[in-house]
Amino acid sequence: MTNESAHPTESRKNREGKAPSQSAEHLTTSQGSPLSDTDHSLKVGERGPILLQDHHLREKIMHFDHERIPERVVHARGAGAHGTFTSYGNAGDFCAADFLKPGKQTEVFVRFSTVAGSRGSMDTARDTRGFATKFYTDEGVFDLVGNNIPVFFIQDGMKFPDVVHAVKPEPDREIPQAQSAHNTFWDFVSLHTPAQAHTLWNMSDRGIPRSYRMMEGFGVHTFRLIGPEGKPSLVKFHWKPKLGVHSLTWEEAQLAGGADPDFHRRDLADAIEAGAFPEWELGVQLFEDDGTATFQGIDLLDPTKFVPEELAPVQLIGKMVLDRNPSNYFAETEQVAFHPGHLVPGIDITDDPLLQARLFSYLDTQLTRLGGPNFSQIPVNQPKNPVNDMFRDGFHQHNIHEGVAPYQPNSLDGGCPFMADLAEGQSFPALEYPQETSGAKKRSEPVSFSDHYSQARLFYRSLSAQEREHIKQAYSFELGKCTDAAIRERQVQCLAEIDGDLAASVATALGLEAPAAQLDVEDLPTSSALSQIGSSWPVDGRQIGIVVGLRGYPQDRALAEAISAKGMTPLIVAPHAGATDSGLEIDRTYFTTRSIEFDALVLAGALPPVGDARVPLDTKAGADVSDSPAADPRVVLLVQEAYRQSKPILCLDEASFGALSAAGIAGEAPGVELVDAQALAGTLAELVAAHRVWGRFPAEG
Ligand code: HDE
Repeated sequence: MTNESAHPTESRKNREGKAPSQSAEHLTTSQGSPLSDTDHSLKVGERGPILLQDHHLREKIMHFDHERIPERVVHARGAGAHGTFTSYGNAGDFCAADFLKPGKQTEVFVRFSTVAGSRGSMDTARDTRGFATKFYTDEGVFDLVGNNIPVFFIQDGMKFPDVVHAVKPEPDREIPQAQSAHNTFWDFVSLHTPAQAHTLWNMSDRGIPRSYRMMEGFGVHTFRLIGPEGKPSLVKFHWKPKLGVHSLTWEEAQLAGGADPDFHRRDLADAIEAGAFPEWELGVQLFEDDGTATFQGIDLLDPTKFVPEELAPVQLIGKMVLDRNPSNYFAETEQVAFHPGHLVPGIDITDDPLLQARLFSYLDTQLTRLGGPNFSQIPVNQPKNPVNDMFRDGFHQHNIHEGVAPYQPNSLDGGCPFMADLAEGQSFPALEYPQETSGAKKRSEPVSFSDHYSQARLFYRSLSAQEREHIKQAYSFELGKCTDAAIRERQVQCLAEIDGDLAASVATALGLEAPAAQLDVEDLPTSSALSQIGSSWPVDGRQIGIVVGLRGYPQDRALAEAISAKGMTPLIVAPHAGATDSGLEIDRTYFTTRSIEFDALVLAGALPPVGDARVPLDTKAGADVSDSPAADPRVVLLVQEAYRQSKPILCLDEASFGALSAAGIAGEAPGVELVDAQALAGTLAELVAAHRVWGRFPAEG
């Protein structure tokens, strides 16, 4: 039902608190002058020329012509949500930030994004994901601008334009969009080998998340926390998703790119709307700030390195719940401006050369993107605590400042504003660094930055056989799209430094000889925390397709209710839109649906071809197209894809097996089960909790 009070034609009394440009009851110009016609230009006669004096026409078109602002150079494609962060109160010993005090609640806005694609590109590209959180604390805005991968491509901000130019579409034809599978990307990463570790994470399942709700987040750099007595410690930030870390299969990612390019954006908004609020816990790995910025041989200032959780456990210090969708994409998600330098007392930066360059970049980019220096006045960027910055004027100034002395020191405005630590009742932690910094000015890097492979090997060897298999396929696909033979060979050589078996597999796919490793790369202990497989997680918001025939299924309503009761989202898939015999609304039709929408399928009864299934012609059929198939060809395709994607397929009766056999699937295959209606929801929840039926296609090795 439409929310009447939100409708623009509502009466004036309901319009209080609305944007000033939506506050009138009737249509007006932007100057508030009433309008009674917005359909016709002012012309000389009915068929005559338009008059220049038509201000409404000129103003309307002028505004329309300027509706676009430059998209972000990177992370252009994104989706956002509002929520709340609640502190567990256990960080007080090492961080004096006010928002980490016991039980303190802080409003947040989060924007998830891909990196490489343009604003309209597909969500499911193989890519890194941005995970940027704005905390509106009582001590100002804190932005944690991280990624879903704990390491980065480069070690120095100086290389950022290079890596971004390499991954973006090639400049001559501006293709391919939102893809790393092309020459320039692999040219760069195979030459600039600090990028090898991050590239490996991209080629792993982490590069194609199942949902923004199922991604970890990482601050990537090492930050510095300041305790209540001014004691510093070093820290790496982590976001741990309640639903676990899960990924798409490559087939799903590619299908979604065409069938539903908004896959992740829709998933996030739908889950929030359905009340399945996404949750993450904020965690920290703490390290002593002893002046070396090193932990067990790992250089904490090198952003291509992470610290395995087995070496430094992640301590959980709070929980974030996203429970409100933005009401206007442009105003909020597009105009939000993050900055790694938006910090609050108690949190500070380190000398990581990538982080230092970022501090410069993000202010700079907002000038172009948001049109001037006053972007912190845009509602989504406004701190929610009082501000007194003494900045004045500039493009898009919305404040009418008072006083005559926007300078310090002054006497004419009574010396105001006073310094924060002099104001009554305030106390901020004194920042003390134990070490001094000195050295000759030079362009160089420490020796510790020269190990580009040991952690890549650690990551690869920590994964399960299935996950390693996916990585082999990803490299074979991406390098298979490179047309330059020298680039392929050079990259396969890099793989040989990571793992011989990986290199050999990819070499075979590319028709190359398996190269031998040339470097002496250290074998670090593996970290089981890196694998996504082998546990079970909550099933909140997981989508279950209940495939029914023409009239529905006798117990379809009860089944849908039982699935909902477990926190999953049932979607009825039927031959036609409308309702089933039990009056249950049909969510998808055989024609509109695709396997990517579901985490599991329930086949309810016989599913023979229906009238509009033009078997030999149907472009979605793809499958068995004999003259009288046992099941509708679109259902057959659905089942085949779900099977390949290792999703549970549950049959409610013997008749449902018709679709399975038409799809060439054995009834006793792993994750394919005959269940009675009573047991259905429980069995589903159990299978979906493992994310996929991993045993269906056991990988070797
Ligand atoms: Fe960014 N990055 N970045 N970045 N980044 C931007 O800022 C940049 C880096 C990250 O949802 C831009 O406002 C440089 C690392 C996220 O709005 C830009 C360097 C990490 C987002 C920019 C880096 C990130 C951005 C584009 C190397 C992970 C999206 C628009 C020194 C820790 C934020 C904007 C959002 C956005 C520059 C490196 C994460 C151009 C120069 C490392 C999540 O300023």
